[in-house]
Amino acid sequence: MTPARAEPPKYRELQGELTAAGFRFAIVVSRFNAFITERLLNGAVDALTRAGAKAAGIDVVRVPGALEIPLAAKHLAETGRYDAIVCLGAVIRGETPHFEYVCAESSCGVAKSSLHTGIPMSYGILTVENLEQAVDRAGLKSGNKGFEAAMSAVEMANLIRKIAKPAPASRKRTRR
Ligand code: INI
Repeated sequence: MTPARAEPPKYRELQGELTAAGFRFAIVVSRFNAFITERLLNGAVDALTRAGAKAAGIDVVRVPGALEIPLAAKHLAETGRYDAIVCLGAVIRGETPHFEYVCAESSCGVAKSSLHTGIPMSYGILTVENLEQAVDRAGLKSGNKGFEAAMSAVEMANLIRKIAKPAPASRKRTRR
């Protein structure tokens, strides 16, 4: 039996590459729970530089807490200087309902800032029950969420650039 010939794809498929060369990034990182967020920051910078970003193409911006991240990210996006923004923070449940508000507002705020400006923003803000869970996600048992957020930013920066480019002219069908 002759093997089936691979069908040419009927559709155009787009996805972002994982290369950061030639892109500019801002990383917004909160100082609250700095023991954790500094580790997320190291993971994010590691991801960006290993993907090919130059140190000069990365700006790190510090804010007091997770609640302040969305506004800083929005202003950074509006400068037009960045292809993507990585948002890093750590919200750890305490005795008060403050946790719920900070989680809700920071996640909703980052999403809104991204949609309003059209600049991809990745969400690397940990929302965890305790310090152990935070440590696990900041480079111990569960990887480093800062690294993962940076890779999402790289992929989205590539994807948005690709979407903005005009599609290659489709080949015209000619009648025989
Ligand atoms: N900010 C955090 O980044 N993480 C937290 O766990 C946290 N808690 O639990 O309160 C937190 N609060 C501060 C908040 O983000 C603001 O900085 C503050 O309310 C001033 O606006």
